[in-house]
Amino acid sequence: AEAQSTLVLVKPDGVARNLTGEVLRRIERKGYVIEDLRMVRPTRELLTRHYAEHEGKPFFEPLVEFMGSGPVVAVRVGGHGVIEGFRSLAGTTDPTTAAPGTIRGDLGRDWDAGVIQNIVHGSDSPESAARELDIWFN
Ligand code: YYY
Ligand code: MG
Repeated sequence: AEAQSTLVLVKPDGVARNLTGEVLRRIERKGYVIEDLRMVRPTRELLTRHYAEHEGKPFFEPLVEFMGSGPVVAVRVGGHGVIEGFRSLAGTTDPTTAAPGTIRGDLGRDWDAGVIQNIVHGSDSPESAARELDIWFN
Protein backbone atom coordinates (compact mmCIF):
# COMPACT_ATOMS: atom_id res chain seq x y z
CA ALA A 1 0.00 0.00 0.00
CA GLU A 2 1.10 3.55 -0.56
CA ALA A 3 2.54 5.91 2.07
CA GLN A 4 -0.24 8.06 3.49
CA SER A 5 -1.17 10.29 6.39
CA THR A 6 -4.49 10.28 8.21
CA LEU A 7 -6.18 12.50 10.77
CA VAL A 8 -6.80 10.89 14.16
CA LEU A 9 -8.70 12.75 16.85
CA VAL A 10 -8.81 11.72 20.49
CA LYS A 11 -12.29 13.04 21.23
CA PRO A 12 -13.28 14.89 24.45
CA ASP A 13 -14.37 11.63 26.13
CA GLY A 14 -11.00 10.01 25.39
CA VAL A 15 -9.05 13.01 26.69
CA ALA A 16 -11.25 13.32 29.80
CA ARG A 17 -10.79 9.61 30.56
CA ASN A 18 -6.99 9.94 30.23
CA LEU A 19 -6.93 7.57 27.25
CA THR A 20 -4.73 9.75 24.99
CA GLY A 21 -1.60 7.76 25.84
CA GLU A 22 -3.40 4.44 25.34
CA VAL A 23 -4.60 5.52 21.88
CA LEU A 24 -1.13 6.78 20.88
CA ARG A 25 0.45 3.60 22.26
CA ARG A 26 -1.77 1.44 20.05
CA ILE A 27 -0.91 3.59 17.00
CA GLU A 28 2.84 3.38 17.67
CA ARG A 29 2.78 -0.31 18.58
CA LYS A 30 1.21 -1.02 15.18
CA GLY A 31 4.20 0.71 13.56
CA TYR A 32 2.51 3.93 12.48
CA VAL A 33 4.30 7.21 13.03
CA ILE A 34 3.10 10.29 14.90
CA GLU A 35 4.00 13.06 12.45
CA ASP A 36 2.30 15.99 14.17
CA LEU A 37 0.15 16.50 17.26
CA ARG A 38 -1.76 19.33 18.90
CA MET A 39 -4.34 19.77 21.65
CA VAL A 40 -7.21 22.06 20.69
CA ARG A 41 -10.58 23.18 21.97
CA PRO A 42 -12.36 23.15 18.58
CA THR A 43 -14.73 25.95 17.65
CA ARG A 44 -18.20 25.32 16.29
CA GLU A 45 -17.03 26.59 12.86
CA LEU A 46 -14.16 24.09 12.76
CA LEU A 47 -16.46 21.23 13.78
CA THR A 48 -19.09 22.20 11.22
CA ARG A 49 -16.41 22.04 8.50
CA HIS A 50 -15.02 18.77 9.84
CA TYR A 51 -18.45 17.09 10.01
CA ALA A 52 -19.91 18.76 6.87
CA GLU A 53 -21.03 15.36 5.48
CA HIS A 54 -23.31 14.90 8.54
CA GLU A 55 -24.98 18.32 8.51
CA GLY A 56 -28.78 17.92 8.69
CA LYS A 57 -28.64 14.45 10.27
CA PRO A 58 -30.40 13.99 13.65
CA PHE A 59 -27.12 13.41 15.50
CA PHE A 60 -25.33 16.42 14.01
CA GLU A 61 -26.21 18.94 16.76
CA PRO A 62 -25.43 16.66 19.72
CA LEU A 63 -22.25 15.56 17.92
CA VAL A 64 -20.97 19.13 17.46
CA GLU A 65 -21.96 19.96 21.05
CA PHE A 66 -20.10 16.93 22.40
CA MET A 67 -17.00 17.52 20.25
CA GLY A 68 -16.82 21.11 21.50
CA SER A 69 -17.30 20.16 25.15
CA GLY A 70 -13.59 19.82 25.96
CA PRO A 71 -10.11 19.57 24.53
CA VAL A 72 -9.39 17.25 21.61
CA VAL A 73 -5.98 15.84 20.67
CA ALA A 74 -5.47 16.04 16.89
CA VAL A 75 -2.78 13.77 15.44
CA ARG A 76 -1.32 13.39 11.96
CA VAL A 77 -0.44 9.72 11.69
CA GLY A 78 1.70 8.33 8.86
CA GLY A 79 2.29 4.91 7.38
CA HIS A 80 1.59 2.66 4.41
CA GLY A 81 -2.16 2.06 4.24
CA VAL A 82 -2.67 3.97 7.49
CA ILE A 83 -6.07 5.43 6.53
CA GLU A 84 -7.71 2.02 6.37
CA GLY A 85 -5.34 0.64 9.01
CA PHE A 86 -6.32 3.14 11.67
CA ARG A 87 -10.05 2.61 10.93
CA SER A 88 -9.37 -1.06 11.59
CA LEU A 89 -7.57 -0.28 14.88
CA ALA A 90 -10.46 2.01 15.92
CA GLY A 91 -13.24 -0.49 15.26
CA THR A 92 -16.79 0.18 14.11
CA THR A 93 -18.69 3.33 15.11
CA ASP A 94 -20.82 1.93 17.96
CA PRO A 95 -18.59 0.90 20.89
CA THR A 96 -21.28 -1.42 22.26
CA THR A 97 -20.73 -3.77 19.31
CA ALA A 98 -17.21 -2.80 18.13
CA ALA A 99 -14.96 -5.87 18.15
CA PRO A 100 -12.85 -6.56 21.23
CA GLY A 101 -9.21 -5.78 20.37
CA THR A 102 -10.17 -2.46 18.82
CA ILE A 103 -9.92 0.94 20.53
CA ARG A 104 -13.70 1.40 20.58
CA GLY A 105 -14.39 -2.24 21.44
CA ASP A 106 -11.90 -2.39 24.30
CA LEU A 107 -12.25 1.10 25.76
CA GLY A 108 -15.69 2.38 24.78
CA ARG A 109 -19.27 1.83 25.88
CA ASP A 110 -22.65 3.55 25.68
CA TRP A 111 -22.86 6.45 28.16
CA ASP A 112 -25.66 8.62 26.86
CA ALA A 113 -29.10 8.39 25.24
CA GLY A 114 -28.00 10.83 22.53
CA VAL A 115 -24.61 11.11 20.92
CA ILE A 116 -22.24 8.18 20.49
CA GLN A 117 -19.06 8.76 22.51
CA ASN A 118 -16.50 6.55 20.81
CA ILE A 119 -13.10 7.95 21.88
CA VAL A 120 -11.51 8.47 18.46
CA HIS A 121 -12.04 9.77 14.94
CA GLY A 122 -10.15 8.51 11.90
CA SER A 123 -10.39 9.80 8.32
CA ASP A 124 -12.31 7.37 6.09
CA SER A 125 -10.62 7.92 2.67
CA PRO A 126 -7.63 9.68 1.08
CA GLU A 127 -9.92 12.58 0.09
CA SER A 128 -11.26 12.90 3.67
CA ALA A 129 -7.73 12.68 5.10
CA ALA A 130 -6.46 15.51 2.89
CA ARG A 131 -9.50 17.67 3.66
CA GLU A 132 -9.44 17.00 7.42
CA LEU A 133 -5.66 17.42 7.85
CA ASP A 134 -6.00 20.81 6.18
CA ILE A 135 -8.78 21.78 8.61
CA TRP A 136 -6.95 20.71 11.79
CA PHE A 137 -3.33 21.52 10.92
CA ASN A 138 -3.52 24.67 8.75
O1 YYY B 1 -16.57 7.51 10.88
P1 YYY B 1 -17.21 7.18 12.20
O2 YYY B 1 -16.74 8.08 13.33
O3 YYY B 1 -17.10 5.74 12.59
O4 YYY B 1 -18.79 7.42 12.06
P2 YYY B 1 -19.61 8.49 11.20
O5 YYY B 1 -20.73 7.77 10.56
O6 YYY B 1 -18.71 9.28 10.30
O7 YYY B 1 -20.23 9.45 12.31
C1 YYY B 1 -19.43 10.44 12.92
C2 YYY B 1 -19.68 10.43 14.41
O8 YYY B 1 -21.03 10.80 14.68
C3 YYY B 1 -19.52 9.06 15.06
O9 YYY B 1 -18.19 8.78 15.39
C4 YYY B 1 -20.40 9.17 16.27
C5 YYY B 1 -21.50 10.10 15.84
N1 YYY B 1 -22.74 9.39 15.47
C6 YYY B 1 -23.79 9.39 16.37
O10 YYY B 1 -23.69 9.99 17.44
N2 YYY B 1 -24.96 8.74 16.04
C7 YYY B 1 -25.06 8.07 14.87
N3 YYY B 1 -26.19 7.43 14.58
C8 YYY B 1 -23.99 8.06 13.96
C9 YYY B 1 -22.83 8.72 14.29
MG1 MG C 1 -16.74 9.25 9.71
